[in-house]
Amino acid sequence: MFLPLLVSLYCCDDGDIILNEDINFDIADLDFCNLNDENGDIQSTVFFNINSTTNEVLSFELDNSTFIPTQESITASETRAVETLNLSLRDFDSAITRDYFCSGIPDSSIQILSELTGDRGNIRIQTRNITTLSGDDDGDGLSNEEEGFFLPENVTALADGSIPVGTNLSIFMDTDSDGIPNFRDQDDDNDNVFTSAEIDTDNETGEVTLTDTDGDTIPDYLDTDDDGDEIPTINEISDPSFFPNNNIDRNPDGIPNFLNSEATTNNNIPTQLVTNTFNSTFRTSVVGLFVGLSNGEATITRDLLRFGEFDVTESVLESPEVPEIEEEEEEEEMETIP
Ligand SMILES: [Ca+2]
Ligand SMILES: [Ca+2]
Ligand SMILES: [Ca+2]
Ligand SMILES: [Ca+2]
Repeated sequence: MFLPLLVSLYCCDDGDIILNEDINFDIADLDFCNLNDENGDIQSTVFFNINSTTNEVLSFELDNSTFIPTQESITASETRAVETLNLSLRDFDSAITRDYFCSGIPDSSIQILSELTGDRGNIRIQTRNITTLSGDDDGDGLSNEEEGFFLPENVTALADGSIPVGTNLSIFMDTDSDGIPNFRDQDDDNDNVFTSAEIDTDNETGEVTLTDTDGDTIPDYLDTDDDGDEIPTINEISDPSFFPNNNIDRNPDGIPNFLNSEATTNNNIPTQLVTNTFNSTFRTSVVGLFVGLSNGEATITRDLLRFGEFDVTESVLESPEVPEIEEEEEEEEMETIP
């Protein structure tokens, strides 16, 4: 039997027949599965790219491994020798789905028509955070760039506009000093009103206006006293309603107290700060370097073989602590009760 996709071949000095075969995989079709044995113990991670037009599959396996797609690679280039990875290029007689690799037991009715296995080269697997200037990690309507995310000095953006592996994402502007940089903080001034509710976003155009209720040049989303009445917004917000439209403390004209400088009587003590959620997206890219695939008689070689890439978004949830000073105030207040 010979390979059906053979285009041409020629011999080289060491006697191998070198196949000049096309290897066509869509980079967006790379996928992976973590496999456990019947005891639930870690068995392996298999990466695969299925060409559903030709029923060809490129796959390899990491033994004793659980791949975490939201964990950035430690270095820019982690490579593994092909010989340790069960690398194969297979041609099947029928359509292959991800179940073939992920169910643990391959469908025995599916036949392999031809197979080449990796016998040289390296595979590089890289996972990196793909935060971009134009993204909106905290989903508040302001782009990461508008919230103080920038490319650090000496860092050059990659082709897709994202940052290289290892870029420290905690060094950026953090107006309320709660350890969460503004571009990932849903409440940038920790006043318990989400930034998305403190800016005015046009529903049709998406255009954002930075509201400044008290005209002190600090926009409401960064202002801890939005109406300038010297009572912090966090103490004018009804607890447990954190949103302006839910705020029960308001005057008869409907203006919530925290936006009304004439309403100064409320002094709500918050028992919690709004929970913060942001999205962090990671891209895993896999390439083969100087890879050889052989069936014992013939070999395909590629200096660069793109297996593909995929993105996984992790939703990160944080619960900031109520600042200590507020707790002390609460204790003092409790002590005054006879
Ligand atoms: Ca944002
Ligand atoms: Ca913050
Ligand atoms: Ca706020
Ligand atoms: Ca106020």
